[in-house]
This record gives sequence, C-alpha cells and structure tokens, in this order.
Amino acid sequence: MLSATARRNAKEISALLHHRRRGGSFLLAQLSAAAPVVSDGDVVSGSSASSSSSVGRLSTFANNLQGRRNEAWKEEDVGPSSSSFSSSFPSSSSSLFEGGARRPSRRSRARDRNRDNTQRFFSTSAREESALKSRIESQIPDEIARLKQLKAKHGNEKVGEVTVNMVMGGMRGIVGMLYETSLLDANDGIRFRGLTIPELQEKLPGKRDREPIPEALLFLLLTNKVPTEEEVEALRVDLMGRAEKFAKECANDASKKNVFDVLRALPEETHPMTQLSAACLAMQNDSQFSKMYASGTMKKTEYWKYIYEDALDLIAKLPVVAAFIYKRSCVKEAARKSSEVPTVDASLDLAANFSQMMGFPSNECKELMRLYLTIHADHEGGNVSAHATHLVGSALSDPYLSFSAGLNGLAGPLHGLANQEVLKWLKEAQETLKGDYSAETVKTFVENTLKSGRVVPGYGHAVLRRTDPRYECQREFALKHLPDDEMFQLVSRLYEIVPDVLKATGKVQNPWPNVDAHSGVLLQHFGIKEENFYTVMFGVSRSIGCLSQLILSRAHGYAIERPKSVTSAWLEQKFQ
Ligand code: NMX
Ligand code: MLT
Repeated sequence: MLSATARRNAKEISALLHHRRRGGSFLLAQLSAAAPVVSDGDVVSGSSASSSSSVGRLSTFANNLQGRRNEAWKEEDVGPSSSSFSSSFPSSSSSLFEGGARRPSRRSRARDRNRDNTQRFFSTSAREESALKSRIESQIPDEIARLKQLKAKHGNEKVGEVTVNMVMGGMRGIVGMLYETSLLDANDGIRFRGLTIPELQEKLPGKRDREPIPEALLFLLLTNKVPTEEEVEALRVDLMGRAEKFAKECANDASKKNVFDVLRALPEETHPMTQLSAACLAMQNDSQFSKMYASGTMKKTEYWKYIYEDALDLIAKLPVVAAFIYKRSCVKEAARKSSEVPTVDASLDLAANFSQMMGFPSNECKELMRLYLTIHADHEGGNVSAHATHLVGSALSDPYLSFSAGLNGLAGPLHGLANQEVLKWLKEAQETLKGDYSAETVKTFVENTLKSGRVVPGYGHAVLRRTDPRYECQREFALKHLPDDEMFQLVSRLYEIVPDVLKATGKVQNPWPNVDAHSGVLLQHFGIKEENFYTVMFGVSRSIGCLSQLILSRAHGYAIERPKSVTSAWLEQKFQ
C-alpha cells in the first residue's frame, strides 16, 4: 500500500501530467491505486518499498515520462480515435491479422515510447509474463497463419444453408461464428478441446481426488494442450494470488470505494445474479485493457495481453464476490450471514477455496465444487451466455463489460436460471407428492406442470438430442456420494417419467434432461439450499469458458460481430 504522502504525491504528479490529454487521468488512477512502484523499468512491490523511496521513484518516473510525452506530442498527437493501427496493420479492413513488415514511422516510434512508459504502471503479473501467457503468445502466429490459410483456401465455400425456419427460429443450426474452446455434438455431447467429460476426469492433472480442477480446464481451453502438473500448479498459484490480493485490498483499504461497497448498497433481496452482474460492472474500473485502449498506445496485436490480464483477474475475483453475495443475501441462518469480504486461502485450489469461502469446507463439498465448476465452464459458442459475451467483446468492450452481458443472459429461466427453477419445482413435487413417487403420481405431476403453461425445467435442449453428459456425470457423483438422498430418488424417478411425457406433446425436439436437472440436488445435499444462488455458481464457472475464448478472439483478430437481420416483409417479398 502506498502511504498517504505517497498518494498525495502521486496526485500532484498526475496533475502535472494531466494537461491536454486523457492519458494523464488514466495514469493518475494507476499511480494512486497501483501496488507496484516503478523505477527505470524495475517493478518493486509497493508493500515492500519504503514510501519515501516510492515517492522519489514516482517523481523521477513522472519527470522522464513528461519529457518523453512532450517529445512524442511534438511529433504528433496520438489518440485512441485516430487511425493509430494502420502502420502496424496495413490491411486493417481484414478481420484476421495480415502479415507484412514495415519500417515503423516516426509517429509509431513515438507511440511505442509512450506505450513502454504507460505499460510500466501495470501490475507485476502484466509484466512478468507467466508460462501460460508466453505459451499462448508463442501459439498466436501459427494460429493466425492457419486461419489466414483457411480463409484463403476456402473463404468462398458454403458451410450450410439458411432456411426461413432458421431465421424465424432463433437462428437454430446456423453456423455463424468461430469458437475454439469447445464443440457440442447433438449426439455425443460436449467436447472441451476434443475431450469428453470422462476424458477430462481421466486426463487433466492437478486432481485432489477424482474430479479435475477448473484451473486445469482453463489451461486446456486456452492452449489446446493438456497441461502438466507443474503448469496447473503455476496457474493455480497465479489465480489464487490474484484472488487473495483483491480480497485483501478490498478488505483493508477503507479509503477506496470498492465492489463490496456497491453490493452492500443494494437491497439484500436483489437477485444474486443481478448482484453478480452489477459486481462485474463495478469492477470494470480495474480493466487494464480499457485503460490501455484509452491511452491510445496499444497496438492491435497487443489487445489480447490486456484482455488476458483482465480475464484472469475476473476469473479469480468472481468466486470471492460470489461467496460474499451468498453470505450476505442468500443464507437463511442469521449466524452465517456476513457482509465482510471473504478470506481467501491461497493454498487451496479455486473451487475448494470457493466452497470454503461460502462456508462449506468439507472435502466432499470441495470435490463437488470442482466438478461443478469444470462441467459448467463451456458449451460451445452459440448458447446465450457465451454468445452474449462474444458479441459484446467483439466491439472491444473489455472482459468486465462483456462477461456482465453474458451473465445477464445466463440469468434467464430458459438458460442458466433453469437450475434454480428445477429446485423450486422439485420442492413443489415433494410437497405435492408427499413421498409417493409411484410412476402414476409422478406422471400426473409432470403433466400438470405442462397444463399450467410452464416448461419442465431441466429438460430439453436447443442442440443436444440425448441425455446431457453433464447430467450423467452428476448422476454418477450422486450414486457415489448420496445414493439415499430423498430428492435424488425423486430426480431419478423423473428421469424415467419425463421424457415420455415430453415426447407425447409431439413438439419437444429433445425430451432428455440437461445439466440443470441435476445440479441443485447435489448442492442441497451438501447444505447449499438457497436455489436463488445456483445460477451464480453457474456464472462463476462459465467465466472460464467465455473469457478463454475472449482472449483467443482478440489474439486471433476476430471481427466485430454484425449479422444481417431482415423484416418479415422482406422475407415475404423474397418468395413472392
Ligand atoms: N418443457 C416443455 N416444453 C418444452 C420443453 C420442456 N422442457 N422443451 C421444449 N419445449 C417446447 C418449446 O417450448 C417449444 O414449444 P412451442 O413450439 O410451443 O414454443 C417446443 O417444445 C419446441 O422446442 P424445442 O425446439 O424442443 O426447444 P428449443 O430449442 O426451442 O428450446 C430449451 C430449448 C432448452 C429452451 C427448451 O428445451 C426449454 O425451455 N427447456 C426447459 C428450460 C431449461 O431446462 N433450460 C435449460 C437449458 C440448459 N441451460 O443450462 O441453459
Ligand atoms: C449451456 O450450457 O450453455 C446450455 O446447455 C445451453 C446451450 O448450450 O444452449
């Protein structure tokens, strides 16, 4: 933490920098808030540096920076709205990066110097590149070349036909976007970089017991490579370090308003998903990508580096924020309610720590959390949450803005909120059936649900045409850990009855259960009984998939998304 004197000094430095350019205010934010203290390119942890030497370093740096800025401005004013990418990207109209070296112009050299200085203010992790980040960086040229070749060879070939039914039916079945991290097959189910869920359970290293840890999945999604034990551990340490730093800073620095103040200002009864999405937006001020973009010093080829930092920060922060929401707004028992920032145990894995922060430290519950956070992470790109994140991100909105949009979609009852609806429905069934789970009474209960105009929550899918493999692996978990749970027995009975009832309607394309039909039963068994929180857990997990792809989308230079829409009159005229 910088002392009060150091902060005051930082303010003065910023005032000095803040003439005629918005870059100055951006630097102020970094100077007054940042932990690292910078001198001639060395980063010293703010907490370990004495405040007087910090002030000296800041002043020296500011003087150098001011001198260099003046020099840069003499050459040409550079702003984010200027066509500042053209020198690095001769063919900037193309969606994928084009090659072609050019001698840097005077203007771009000036911008580079400016950028070098700006970048020194970013967190240690942004500068000391992790092995994962370096690996991603080393893969980018080949990936871009592969995509470029694909376009060059097959750019004008067709991948399908679009019918009026597809246009009018939620774009179902239209191949319309690139999404690398996972692929869904109607009959095989989901594959994460080619691996099924049982394969993940078998192959991903870093396991504490049987279930994979989400850190290993994140590595796989980002690199298309099964990590080693060491690689998983390095990523775990990185993420937990980010989580711990975030929680400690928010808990200890009363002088700065933070996301937890924003959440405390909301009524306790605000839906947890609304709180999570609002929290994402409240943290957007921390976006390194947005600050770099506003500084006008970032090249297009560097976007992904700051998206990466934001994405990993967000993945690390979300469980802390979610645990806070749970304790404050969801738990019924007053003794467990708390409006304190949760304490992160950085020696644990992300899922175990999440479970512990929520107040469930048992090994079984931690194991369930690992499974839960792994299997909900990704479901190719067309689902509402992934697509919304992808779409918003394509406008170069940062990960906080983009993922908040994804969460808003996840909060809908036909998508992620279905897990909440399932538990409500199961409780209703328990109350109505009073322990009589005979085939006839259960069938009547399901038919009555349809008659009342509701969908059967947890059943059906836009793409799948079989029982969701995510349902199957949760069922396996239940058979191992809670075979005698009464609600699990009801869920098993429903699995025998519901598909036939849905088939009998003659319109449901997929009568089989999806992921949401099972998750709540497991959670309530271990004491997480507040179903209005379930979608938040889905969101914490989904960040892993959506944000992995967001990093890759910027790394590979994807285009802004802008499909064509038509009016119904346009369609009618076309077929007249
Ligand atoms: N219960 C009752 N009716 C259903 C169900 C269901 N579980 N599933 C589909 N239908 C209906 C659907 O409403 C539609 O009716 P209509 O023509 O009157 O509008 C008809 O069957 C055809 O729909 P489909 O083509 O089978 O399904 P679609 O791709 O449109 O929708 C879902 C997919 C998942 C939105 C739909 O199956 C559903 O509403 N399921 C229940 C909610 C749910 O479990 N959602 C979670 C999905 C997984 N996730 O986590 O996101
Ligand atoms: C998901 O996990 O996103 C859901 O199964 C919905 C979908 O894939 O459309």
